[in-house]
Amino acid sequence: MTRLFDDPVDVNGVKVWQDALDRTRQEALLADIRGVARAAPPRSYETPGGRKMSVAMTAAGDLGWMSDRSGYRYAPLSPEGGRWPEIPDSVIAIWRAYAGESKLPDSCLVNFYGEGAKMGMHQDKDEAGLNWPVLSISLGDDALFRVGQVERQGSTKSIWLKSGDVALLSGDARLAYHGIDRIKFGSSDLLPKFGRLNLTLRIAGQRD
Ligand code: MD6
Ligand code: FE
Repeated sequence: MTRLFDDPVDVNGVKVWQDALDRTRQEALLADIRGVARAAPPRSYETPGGRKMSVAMTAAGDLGWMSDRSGYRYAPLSPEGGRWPEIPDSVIAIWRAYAGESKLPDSCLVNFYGEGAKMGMHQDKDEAGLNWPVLSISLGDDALFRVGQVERQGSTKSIWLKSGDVALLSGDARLAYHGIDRIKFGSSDLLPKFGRLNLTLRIAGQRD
């Protein structure tokens, strides 16, 4: 990691290391995530309420996150019925450098945002333990990331996440509401057809 110890920006308690990963490292991550997507093709899940999400998702690791009419959950098998692919070493290396947690993640969610995709305000609380940190890696187009409080009604702050930024939900901010209001489609040339990838690394299957 080239700029490991630059101070992060604080967004309502969420730490954001801007420009943490150089282009070479971004390209290496992208190549590895393409391998994950070949093994477990991204899909747009339905919410329990029956709406189709605009973000296409896949996963790596022992557990992947999925959603359908019966609810949100982590599952050891993909919708195709097989195990999720392994989390690439290139991705684990980012956790080791930024998560501040020696236990390694058992889940890497991969979110793909095409033109117009967004993600509503939510808490990450489907994991078995809610004190482990959640680390996010942004690749591709810029995204407007909104971070609120642990209560849904709380005040929010926003930051543009750019390709190569790393964000950490930990401590008091672990259960902060957050979402992606919009992306600036075509703002990065990392992905050949534009769009944004967000990887989130979690310890999903262990109580804390
Ligand atoms: C995104 N991120 O950046 C959406 N969750 O596309 C998340 O939902 C998220 O950035 C947990 C921790 C960090 C995150
Ligand atoms: Fe989240």
